Formats: sequence, C-alpha cells, structure tokens
Amino acid sequence: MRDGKLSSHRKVCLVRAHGRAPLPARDFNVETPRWGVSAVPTHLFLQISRQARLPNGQNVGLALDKCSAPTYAYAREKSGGHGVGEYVFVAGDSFEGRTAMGKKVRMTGGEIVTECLIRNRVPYAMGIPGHGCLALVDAFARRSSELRVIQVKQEMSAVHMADGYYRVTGRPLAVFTSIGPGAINTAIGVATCYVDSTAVLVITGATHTHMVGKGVLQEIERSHDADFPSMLAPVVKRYWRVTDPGQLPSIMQRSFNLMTTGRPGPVLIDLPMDVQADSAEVELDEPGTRVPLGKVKADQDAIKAAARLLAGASRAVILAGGGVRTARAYQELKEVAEHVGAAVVETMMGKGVFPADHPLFGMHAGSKGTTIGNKLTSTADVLLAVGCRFADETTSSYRRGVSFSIPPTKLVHIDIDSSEIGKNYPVEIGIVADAKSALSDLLTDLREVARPKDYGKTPYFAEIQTLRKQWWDTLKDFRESTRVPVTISRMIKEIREFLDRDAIVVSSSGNVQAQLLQEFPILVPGTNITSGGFSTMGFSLPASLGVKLAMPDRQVIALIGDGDFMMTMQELATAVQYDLPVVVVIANNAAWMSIQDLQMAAYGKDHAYACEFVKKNGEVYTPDFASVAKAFGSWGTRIQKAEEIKPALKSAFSAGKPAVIEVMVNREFPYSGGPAVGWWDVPIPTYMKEKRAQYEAARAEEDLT
Ligand SMILES: Cc1ncc(C[n+]2csc(CCOP(=O)(O)OP(=O)(O)O)c2C)c(N)n1
Ligand SMILES: [Mg+2]
Repeated sequence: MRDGKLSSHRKVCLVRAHGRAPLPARDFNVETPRWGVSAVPTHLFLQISRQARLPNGQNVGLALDKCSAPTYAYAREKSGGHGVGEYVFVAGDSFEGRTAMGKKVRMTGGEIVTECLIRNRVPYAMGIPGHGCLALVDAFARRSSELRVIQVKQEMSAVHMADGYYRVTGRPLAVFTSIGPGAINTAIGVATCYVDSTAVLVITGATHTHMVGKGVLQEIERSHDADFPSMLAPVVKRYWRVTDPGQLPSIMQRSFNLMTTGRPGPVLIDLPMDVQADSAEVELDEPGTRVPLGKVKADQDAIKAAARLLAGASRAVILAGGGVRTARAYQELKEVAEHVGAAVVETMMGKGVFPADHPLFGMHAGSKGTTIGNKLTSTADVLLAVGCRFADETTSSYRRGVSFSIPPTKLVHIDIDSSEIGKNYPVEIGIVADAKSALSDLLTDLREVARPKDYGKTPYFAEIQTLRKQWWDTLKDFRESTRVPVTISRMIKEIREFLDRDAIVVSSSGNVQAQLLQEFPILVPGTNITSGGFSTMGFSLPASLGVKLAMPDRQVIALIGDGDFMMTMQELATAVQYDLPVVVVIANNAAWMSIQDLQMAAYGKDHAYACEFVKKNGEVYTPDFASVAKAFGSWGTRIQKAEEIKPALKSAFSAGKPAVIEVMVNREFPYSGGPAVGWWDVPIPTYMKEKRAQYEAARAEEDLT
C-alpha cells in the first residue's frame, strides 16, 4: 500500500458508474481484494468490501453500484461526511497511475488517454502496435479488462471497423497506430468517416517532441518536421499535436465533444512517443461535467413557414439524407411524410431511413438512382431536403430537370451544417438544425396549420404507385434472369428474400452498391451501411466486423465486389480471430466491372480497357476466394446459379463462424450491372467528336450557380 501497489494480482477496477445511484456505502479493503470487480457479481463484491486506504493515509468507504458487464463499482470518499472524490483502483498499479476525480494525480500520457477512453465508455480500441505507440499500448494493457484491443490487420480497416460500429450505435471507438506508415494507412478510413460524417477518434504515434526534425525512424521531416497531421488535416474535424501529457485531459474532453456533436466527424490526436511515456500531474473532471446537452433547435419562424409551404404542396417530396440517420429521425420523418402525403426519396447515405415497403417510398434520385426517384424530385413543387448535401450522384451532376428543378421547385433545406445550405441550390427556406428536432417541430406546426392529408386518395399518390411499379418492371429482365452465372440483380433479389427484415447490409463501391441502391428494399430504418460520398472500396468487410461487434445477435451481411474484397480481405483473419460471424457475399466478376461498364456506357463498347483481370494468354483470372476463405479459417463456398444462393446463405448463417459465399456473377454487359438512369458528368475526350458534342450540350444544362 505504501508504495501504492495493491497486494493482489487480480484486477480491482472501481470507476464511476454513469448516472446510477450508488448502493449504500460499504467499507472495502483494497489491500486484500479477492476478485476482480469486472468478473464478480456486485453482491459478492459487497461482501468482501472493507475499507480502502489511499497512499496519503486517508480512508475511503466505497459505495458499489450494480451495472451490466463489465461490472463497475462506485467509490466515494467519505472524508468530511460528504462524497468528494471517486477513485479507480487497479491491482498491481501504482496509485499515482490511477486517477482521482477532483484531485491531481500523476499519470503518463498513455494512462490519461486510456482513462479518458474508459470514462467515455469506449469499449474497444482497434489498431496495430508499433514502436511509435509502445507506451500507449502499455497503458492499454494495464486496463485490458475495461478497454479491449482489437488487432486489425491493416490500419485502414481499423477505422472502417470503428466506423461500422459508430454507424449502428452512435458511439465512437478509438483507433491507434504507430508513427509513419501505420498512421498514414488510416487516411482512407478517416476520409470515409469525414465525407460520410461519422465519428472516430484516431490516435497516432509521432516523433518524440525533443527529436523532431532529426529524421527518426518513420518520421518524414524533409519539408516539415514531424508533420503527419497535415496529411489528415482536410479529412478531420480537428487535430491536435500534443506536446505535453498535461494537455491531454482537455484534448480528450474536447475531442469527444467535437466528434459527436453538430455534424459528426473524425478527429485526430497526434501523440509523440515521449508524451505517451512522460507523466504529468493532472486533474480529471467528473464525466458529464463538460458535455454539451441538447440538440441544435431550428428557428421557429422558419419552421412555421416551412409547415405552411408543405401543407399547401400538391407534389411534396422529402429528400432524406444521412443526417436523418445520424439523428435517428426515422419516426419524425415518417410522420411528416404521412401528414402531408409527401413522397420520400433517399440519397445514397440516406438509404434505409424510410421503410422501403411504405406506399410513400419514392426510392432514390440521381445518376445511380431510379426513374421514380428522378421523376418525383424533378417535378416536386415543394422539396424538403433533410440532412443531405446535394452531391453530384444524387443530383445527376446538377443537370437541370434530370433529378431536380430548383427553381421552380421550392426548396426547404434543413441541415445541421450551415455550409450545406445554399451550397448547391438556392433555398426558399434554409434551416440550421438537428434533423430530429427540426422534423419534430415541423410536425407540431403542420398539425396546427393543416389536418392530415388523406393522401391515399390523391392522384399524386396514385402516380407514385405507378412510377414505382414501372421501375420494378424495367428491372424484371435482370431480377428474374436465369442466366448462369447469375446477374447481380437476381443475386440481391434472392438475398433480400432470404434475410431477416432487420438484417444489416454493408456495402461499398462497385456494381453491387449501385444495384443495392436501385433494387434492394431496406425495410427497417438504419439497417443499411454503405460508404457513401467517398465511395471507398475496401470498406465493407472491416465495417461489417464493427457492425457485428456492436450487434452480435443480428444478421450482418457484407455484399462486396471482388475488387473491393481484395482491398481488405486480410480482415477475414480479424473476423476469425475475434469470432465475428459475418456473412460475406462476394460478387465475383473478375474485374472492376462497374468501371468497365462506365467506359462502355460513356465512351462506347470498344473502349473497355484495364478493368478485367486477364492473364497474358487472355484467360480470365480470379483467385479462388472460397478456398482463400477456408484458409483463413472461415466457412466458404463458390456458387454461380440463382437457385444455389438461398441454400448457401442458410449454410453460411448457420456455420457458426465467419462465412464467405463467392458468387460468380455475370460479366456480360449490360447484365453485368444495373441500368443507368439520370446523368453523370463523365468528361468525354475531345477526340471522340460526336460523343463530345453531346456531352458538351448536356454539360451546358448543368446548373452550377
Ligand atoms: C479505393 C478505391 N479505389 C478505386 C475506386 C474506383 N472504383 C470504383 S468502383 C471500382 C471497381 C470495383 O470493383 P469490384 O469491387 O470488383 O466491383 P464491380 O465493379 O466489379 O462490381 C473502382 C476501381 C474506389 N471507389 N475506391
Ligand atoms: Mg468485380
């Protein structure tokens, strides 16, 4: 005790249990703990409680609190008759290294980061250790029962995995890396988070503060000393270069506030090796004492005006983006739509915020969208856009009248980020607010200004039903095709029929993603996870692992192209190692087929180049992914016929381990992909004279004011 060491080798972790009332105080003797709290039911722990004595000789009584695993205890100092501090004890650690709220304690940089992660209820840190984060990882090791390290096999995957976890839980995880290449590997993952507005805390190792500029191992110093944060600067909400461990409590607190509030996004803490290992006297605040509460509420006059506009509309459309998902405003969205009889059209990031079997579902607009979506959005009289940024894919590259006609359509744009309002289209009413709060306010005002519309009887409603049917009819050939190998359309039709309503579907760039958007109904809000605006290949597999980590009891399926799979396929090792039984369906066409399809659609059929995987002798090449999967220790099979899909899914979901279904899919254009709708500005080389002239004529119709 005198040297601050606890006598037992077992861990005793006493931390503040958020928001729970403590049980009556009992004494606890920290010198003779017999069980680790996290492993012991609280009532047992109460029985062994005696009295704790701190290094300064003070006695503390402990009040214990029942919580779910890991079980936390609640410690409260009784000095002076009232609780003044809370303590965290870990057997074998020095008290110096543990924290007392409301008191200064000496901790290393690594320990402060670890403590703050635990206090912010971060259960996992994913990453790869290296010499650049040794002291941080050592601090993790001392708290391993409270903060679990997940060993991904490439740092980009760590971010995707954390991202997947965040998207389904709304809770950020931490990613840690060494210095140099390990840190740079995170870039694509971080950019994906930034573009898609998801939160992750990235902590990268960096050159010792006293050696910057010397060119230590993995420092890049030729144009600027130890300047890694500048590489990520455009894709993080904020970064910090820490120079002293004493800065860390404040930085950690600000990083959590920043990444999870407003428009969420990733943040970076660049943590030099010496700062991880050096210590400082720090005082940690009680959790919750510096956390902003509430949502950004809309201007109520603007909401009133929007309600009046919507109530008077006869062709109202709600364009729902990722912001609806971030705010979990599903119910409010549905109620507003039903009150005014508005069609709901979703963006790529918004896919799945509205039940696809609802009669007001207007599907998707844009170049990869649907005919129904484009028709509805381009002919709307009032468009309520919520949590979206009018990206070029959604808007058919802003070509007038293809996906949108603003004006004459009157646009009400709600977004939490004021910079999105007016960026791409002029607004009738621009509202800065959280989507859930604004839609809820709008609903209140709508109820005041108009009775719920009997929308089922309107010609507009009938038109929505006709347009939707027409869209499905155009896909019939593809969806019901008996071709061998199977079309992607047929494959995803079979998959949808097999899956539970609330299965979580993860996808990233490629034909599968585009076709999921066009023809895969998401029935339960929030169950579609996709790399949206950054369209990142390699996202699906690691992101699906993060989803499964968060939702172990749900079906989690990653639908991936072969090219996409090969970018992060090593994470099958992570899936097997951590027993994360996701089902991975690889649509294998031995090509980056979506790009080849684009070459052919934009430039002509004879312009397919550099996309198919062929050997020197012209033979099509593909690895045997089913065998690869088995070699990783997962379940695997290769199929190519439509009727093999459901049985394969059944086996995969009952395999009790990660499973890979390699579906050989049709490579024959146009059966290789989905129909092109809308328009996309793909510049045509001037030497293709005729096509170039058509392209220039179309480009002239782009509304880029
Ligand atoms: C990291 C990354 N590199 C390149 C691209 C450009 N790109 C978009 S889709 C695609 C091909 C995807 O191939 P695959 O996963 O096999 O799906 P397919 O197109 O064959 O359906 C490429 C190269 C991208 N989106 N992301
Ligand atoms: Mg492919």
